[in-house]
Formats: sequence, structure tokens, C-alpha cells
Amino acid sequence: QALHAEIAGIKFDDIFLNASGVHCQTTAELDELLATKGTGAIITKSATSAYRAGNPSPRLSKIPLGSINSMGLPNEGLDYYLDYVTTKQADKPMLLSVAGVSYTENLDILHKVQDSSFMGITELNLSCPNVPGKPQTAYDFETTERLLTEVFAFFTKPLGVKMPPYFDIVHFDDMAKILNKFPLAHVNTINSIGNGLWINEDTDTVVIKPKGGFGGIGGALAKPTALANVRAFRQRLNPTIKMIGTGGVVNGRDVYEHILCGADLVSVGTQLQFEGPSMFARLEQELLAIMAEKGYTSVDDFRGQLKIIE
Ligand code: RRO
Repeated sequence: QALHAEIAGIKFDDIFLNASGVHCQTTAELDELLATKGTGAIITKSATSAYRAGNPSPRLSKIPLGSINSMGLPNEGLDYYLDYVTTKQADKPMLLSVAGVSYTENLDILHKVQDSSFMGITELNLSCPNVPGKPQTAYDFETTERLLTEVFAFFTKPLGVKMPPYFDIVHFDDMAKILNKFPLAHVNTINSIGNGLWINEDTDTVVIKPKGGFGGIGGALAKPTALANVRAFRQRLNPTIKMIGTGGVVNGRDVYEHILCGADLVSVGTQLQFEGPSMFARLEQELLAIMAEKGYTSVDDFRGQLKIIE
């Protein structure tokens, strides 16, 4: 199998999945992703304890070379997604993304997952940039360590974390040290680049309504930051912690570069949003063509093998 991966003993027959938040809020969307050629797994929209309508629209906009969003965590509530991942008959792993809007909500949610029959991988989203008045947990290093300490005192199922981009080498060092203290299944990096601003040239107006136009940036614009974060964490994390690379994937070359930086799985948000699920078969074809040209028969042949200038 050329595009295989394994996280927490769970085998993936393909390396692609949706980025949480895109095409995964409803069971109909999740069903469609499960049936899509090229996905090796699917992940749910980040769930809060109860249903949330999210921020007012427009809350997502295409911009040149990417997207800006301030969705505000619209989701159907934990029970809805927990029911889906525990009852759906699927031939691909289903990851459950969760995101409390407070410290204690994160603990409450994970207690509920722990007490459920779900045995798959849960991903704790520590990096939602769009809930007004709620800072991203993962930009507060002390709170992140305290939360993970409290979580791993009771949570025994496979758990990964979704991280925001970092922009300083000391932050890579310090956060990797924290993450290495815990038996994490995976680290997924990056979430959108928080609180960018896009202005419509014709009207001098912002393009999304929430937060005066500020929103998370995704798509091609995010690729250099995404690759840096995948690379930096792969160089620092225990080898037992697998990596999901997210950010800036538009074509097979982008996927190839995520793997060169150390990604085990690659997830796609902005491009999936605008191209739709048939994108996955295209990315797979493009990646396999690059691998064939280079004589690689498996992602194992080049994962993490980025060359630097000596
Ligand atoms: O729902 C959102 O506004 C959102 C979330 Br939870 C997230 O983690 N990342 C993002 O770009 N948007």
C-alpha cells in the first residue's frame, strides 16, 4: 500500500482526510466524505457540548490564494457526532473532533467521550481562533499543560491535538516540550492563521461580518507557515506521536511537501471547501505521479526526508 499510515494502532489505507470544519457538520456531508475515493479517514466538525448556531453570516469568504473564516464553531453538539462515529458502519477510520469553549467544557466533553463506546481517535481542538472573547487555548502554554495533565489523568483512549500556527522557534521548543510529556496519538498542525483581515477593493469593506472582519486564514497563503509547523514539530516530538499536516494544500506537490516535512496524514480544508470532495482523487493521482517520477513506492520512502543546505 503506497499511501498507508498508522496512528494509535489504527491503520489508514490512504493518507487524506478533510480538515475539521469543512464538509463535516452534518451526517450527510460525513457520509459523502466516507464514500469519496481518496479519503483514508474522515473527521467531524469540532463538537461542543451542545448545538451552536455559530457567528452571523457572511462568515466564510474566498480570497485570492485562500480563504478567511469566522464560523464561530457552528456544530450539532457532541451527542450528534458521538452517535455518528459509534453507529456508522464505515470502512475508514472516523476521527471525532471536539472543542470546548472553556477549560471545564473541554474536560466535560472528554469525560463523555471516555464514558462512551467510541474507540477511535479523538482530536482536541486547542486552536479555534473565532469565538469572541475566548483566546485560543494553545497560545496559553501554562493552561495547555494544565489541561492535558488533567485530561490524561482519566482519558485512556487515543487522543490527538489540533494546534494553531506558531511563529517563533522558542515557541516550537516550549510547546513540543509540553506535548512530549503526554501519550498523545498525534499532533495536527496547523489550524487557520488566526485573525487576518481581507478588504474588498471595490467597496473598502471587510468580507466577513463577525469580529469586524477578522478571521482565520487558510489555503495557499498558509502553506509556508503550515510546512514550518509540521517540520518544526516533527523534529521535536517523540517519534511515537504521529503527525497530521494541514494547511495550504491545493495540489499533489503540496501534499508531497507536507510528507517531506514529516506528515503521516494530510488534511485539506480551504481547497475542499471550494472544489468539493472529488478533489481527493485528484490529489491522490497527482501525488502518485510525483512519487512514480521519483521512484518512490511508499510514503515511507520520503516521509521527513526534507533536505537542508549544509
Ligand atoms: O468554527 C470556526 O470558526 C473555526 C474553528 Br472551531 C477552528 O478551529 N478553525 C477555524 O478556522 N474556524
